[in-house]
Amino acid sequence: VAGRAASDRGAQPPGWPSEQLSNEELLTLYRELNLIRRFNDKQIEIFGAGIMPGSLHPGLGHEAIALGVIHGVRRTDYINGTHRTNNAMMVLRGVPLRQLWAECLGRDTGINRGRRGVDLMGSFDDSVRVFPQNPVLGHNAGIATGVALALQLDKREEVMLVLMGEGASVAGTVWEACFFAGVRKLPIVYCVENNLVAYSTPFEAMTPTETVSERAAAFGFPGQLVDGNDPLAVMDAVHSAAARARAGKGPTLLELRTYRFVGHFIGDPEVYRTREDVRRARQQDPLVLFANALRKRRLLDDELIARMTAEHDAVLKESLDQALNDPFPNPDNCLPLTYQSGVYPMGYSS
Ligand SMILES: Cc1ncc(C[n+]2csc(CCOP(=O)(O)OP(=O)(O)O)c2C)c(N)n1
Ligand SMILES: [Mg+2]
Repeated sequence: VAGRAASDRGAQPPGWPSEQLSNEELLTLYRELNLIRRFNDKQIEIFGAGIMPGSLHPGLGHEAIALGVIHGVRRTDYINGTHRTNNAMMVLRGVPLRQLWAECLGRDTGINRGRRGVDLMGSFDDSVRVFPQNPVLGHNAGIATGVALALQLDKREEVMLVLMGEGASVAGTVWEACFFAGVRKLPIVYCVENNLVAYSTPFEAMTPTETVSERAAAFGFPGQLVDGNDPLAVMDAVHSAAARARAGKGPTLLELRTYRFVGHFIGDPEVYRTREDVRRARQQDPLVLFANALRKRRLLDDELIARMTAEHDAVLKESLDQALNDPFPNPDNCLPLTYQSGVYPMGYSS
């Protein structure tokens, strides 16, 4: 599938800056954007049908962020995403879909042996490097800053990229982490997925400034407001910030503006916004905007989109059907697999 191709590109992302991308690369990016949208759609569908346990905080609307981040950093860089983007980023890093579905369904064949499920998707496996999110809002930033410190102390060339919502970004932990990272010039990129609402709290009720990115001035590193509905804009901004971090110049704060198209979680009655708000936001749907840009270049038409979508749906259905036949974990393995000694992520050992 398209996600596979993306993960096999090696250490360096393709042509930089985005104006240098070939037609073929642009089309691959669209293919991937389409795949993760259909993956998000399918998650909502099976959750609604009662097939997927737990809760679901869909990433619908955040796909350009996931795509731009994955292609803005190197394949070897570390990422810590959110409940909105981690699932899609796992797809884009080429984790087999069957393994992802099995995790979503709580099966023993899942990427985390079915223990984390859909909402805490991610992996400490060194071949993936998309860490699961910590459900305590803001704490990803603290943990990721510790990872960046380890990378710096060990003189490693990878960088750390951490994502959080704009709601999470006002937590005290984030400020402490940013001050420390600013002083030490740590190799980290802080990305805020600003979808203008934190559950039911609007952005303007939470912060007295117009942007999140202007806070960076307090930490002594650059901040940038980026169109989070444009995968190429995200990719370019992330690439520059990662290059800066890799060169030892320290962190960057990127504010990626977008909108979520469905409730905070599936089942949210959404009394805090109107249908009209969502309809207006959907005019900036990243999938549609990117398709239109490629149509203008005569790279894409309705027929190709329909064919691609049908292919993705078939692949998603096949892998889901396989995962549905996979076994549930054996309760006897519950404790041994929860506590494992002597094994740490990132190649460290006790
Ligand atoms: C410390 C903490 N407080 C509250 C929650 C419950 N909670 C989970 S997601 C969420 C809203 C997060 O908003 P934002 O950070 O903007 O991310 P978004 O869901 O909008 O992508 C809340 C309040 C939590 N997980 N952790
Ligand atoms: Mg938000």
